[in-house]
Amino acid sequence: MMSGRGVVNRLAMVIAAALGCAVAAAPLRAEDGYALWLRHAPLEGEALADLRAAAPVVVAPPGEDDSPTLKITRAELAQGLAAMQGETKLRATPDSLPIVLRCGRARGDGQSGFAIAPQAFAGRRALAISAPDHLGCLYASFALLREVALGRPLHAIRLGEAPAMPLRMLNHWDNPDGHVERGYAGRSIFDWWRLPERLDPRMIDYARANASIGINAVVVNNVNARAFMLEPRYIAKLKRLADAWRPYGIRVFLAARFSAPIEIGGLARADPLDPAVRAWWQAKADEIYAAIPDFGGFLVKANSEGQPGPQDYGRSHAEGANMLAAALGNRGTVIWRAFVYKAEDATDRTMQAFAEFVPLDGQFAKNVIVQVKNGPLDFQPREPFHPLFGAMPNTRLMLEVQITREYLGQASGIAYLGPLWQEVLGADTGRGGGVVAEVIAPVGMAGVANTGSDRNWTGTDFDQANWYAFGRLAWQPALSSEQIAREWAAQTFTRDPQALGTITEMMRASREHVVNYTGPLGLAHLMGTGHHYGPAPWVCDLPRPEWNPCYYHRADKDGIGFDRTARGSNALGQYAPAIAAQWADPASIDLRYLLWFHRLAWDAALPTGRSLWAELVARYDAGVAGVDAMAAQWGRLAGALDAARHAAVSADLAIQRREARWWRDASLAYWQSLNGLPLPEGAAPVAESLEAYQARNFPEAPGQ
Ligand code: GCV
Repeated sequence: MMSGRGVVNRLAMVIAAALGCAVAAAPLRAEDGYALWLRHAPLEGEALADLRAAAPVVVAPPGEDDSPTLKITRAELAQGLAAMQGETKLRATPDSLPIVLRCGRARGDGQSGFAIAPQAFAGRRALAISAPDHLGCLYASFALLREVALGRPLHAIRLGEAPAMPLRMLNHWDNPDGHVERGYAGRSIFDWWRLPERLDPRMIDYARANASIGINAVVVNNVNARAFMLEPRYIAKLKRLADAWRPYGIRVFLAARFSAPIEIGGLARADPLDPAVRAWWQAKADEIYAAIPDFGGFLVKANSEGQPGPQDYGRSHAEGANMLAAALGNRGTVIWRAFVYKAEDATDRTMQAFAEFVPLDGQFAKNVIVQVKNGPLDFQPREPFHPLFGAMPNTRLMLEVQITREYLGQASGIAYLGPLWQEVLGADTGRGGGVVAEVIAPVGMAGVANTGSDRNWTGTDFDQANWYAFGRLAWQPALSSEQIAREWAAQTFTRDPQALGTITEMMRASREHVVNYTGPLGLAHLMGTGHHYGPAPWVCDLPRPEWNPCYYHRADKDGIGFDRTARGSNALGQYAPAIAAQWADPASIDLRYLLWFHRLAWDAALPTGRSLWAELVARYDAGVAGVDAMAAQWGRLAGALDAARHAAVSADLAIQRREARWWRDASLAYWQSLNGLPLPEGAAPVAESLEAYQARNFPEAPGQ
């Protein structure tokens, strides 16, 4: 039996060994937003005293095999814990608290999660991180750092976590030339031109940020894909990224253009049942796997918005997807998007995906996932959940949300999307499969990325929160969006309780303000043509009917709204009977969906006690007032936050205040031109004429 002194000596040796391989922490970065939520700002007061007294050291017991993931885990813990003590390196003391890594086999997918709990080590008090694999330990180290950053004393930390769904994925709409479709944060972060030789260090920071919130899969290119990204030169570039990201648990996927066999393969057709086409994809998959053995697979947008697909040859989505799935075999997955609609189809656009996909239920191969947007239209500030959730019980369905804010102000101001996603994740499908989060739990969730080359990654500081919230919700949809906002703000801005309360409250309410000033009461798709920036409800003359705002609001002198009841398009009929029944009656429907499903007279009486017109105006006004309130709340935080980011957000909010008024005034001016009604008493007059709003033109708006 080892003596007490022997135990201490052995511990000292283990600690020394651990410190020997701990990487010295980089000096704290300037507050330019680059460090995201991984700032690890020094603690203060009691929390700092606690951490210093604990003097943690990181210990990987001898015999653990030393994978790149484990090296990163140790370095992250050492750097983060040191930084939060205001140090550059951990310092061992005789009383140091060992943080012991007990990680199972090196390679693993991290899906089993981890535990953090006090445990004896070498006869003394220690904190153990246990996971079945090294990736689980990496996830645990980020969770531990988060807890410490939130001010929890090390000795009080007990966590047991596992991801709620296997695939937690970012979809980049980045083009190989550096332009990002619907991107508002500069150019693409991927420097394809200089890959594979030059790996931008930012690629490691990106992987690290993703791993810290559990994201484990990345589609690196736009779903409106270029075929040449499947050529050997791009496979070499992708391999470099895959190798760099592997230790962080991130698998790479490619968006594949369905007609690639024609464009880069020299074939005449891309018919999925043509043996030559099948052989081409098989050879392509083999070529990719030879370079990237853990390649995730293909994401495909087919027969949608002009993209090629199996229907070009009279084949179904299932036939197209299954052909690619056969090429990947059990090595990878085909993610097939359900975002389909056609100009030639006179059916209500919001019904077309359901009509095309439900009959295919059960026909998709095992390694095919159908990816479904949160709502049946297209990432609007508010939509009811997509009726496909729960309606394809024999198909693996995955949720797609948009982190980039194409329809929620783009890079203006604050629109925290946690509440939007939580709304869909918590929506009961009424079909026995539970809420949407339960339907997708066996598969996963994808978010259209909002990253770009801007120093702060996301264009505006608060858009970092959307990236963060996406990862956290995909890991654990049961987390409240408010809790996520608070923990993000504490790590990103400040731990000051009062400031934190203000920021969390601003974030909580922000998305609803955007709904109110852009599309209250269930209105949607009223934005400007092409760039989707700003209001243009008057646009009625685009050749594709379903691209016109008029198609959606159907307003005229008598009323406004899209009748999707049985008397109208009957989109309601695509929902489970219990849900359809709740929404069928304008008197009882949740007002948030009123004009999505119902067309009503301007003077219809609402349960709020107001007429429809008065209620609309009140909600536009609430949106404007909400943004004003956010700006005032933020203004009061001057001095409590670093000056540079405070000023940047103040400017973002000034833009949002201007835009909120613009949306409100332009929309009301247009509705008034149809209904001839005066604004209710007390409402501010619209600032300019309808013609002036209609004449505004900004073809250079970003993100097209
Ligand atoms: C990538 C919307 C966007 C398009 C996007 C499309 C999609 O229509 O405006 O830019 O294309 O959704 O999700 O495929």
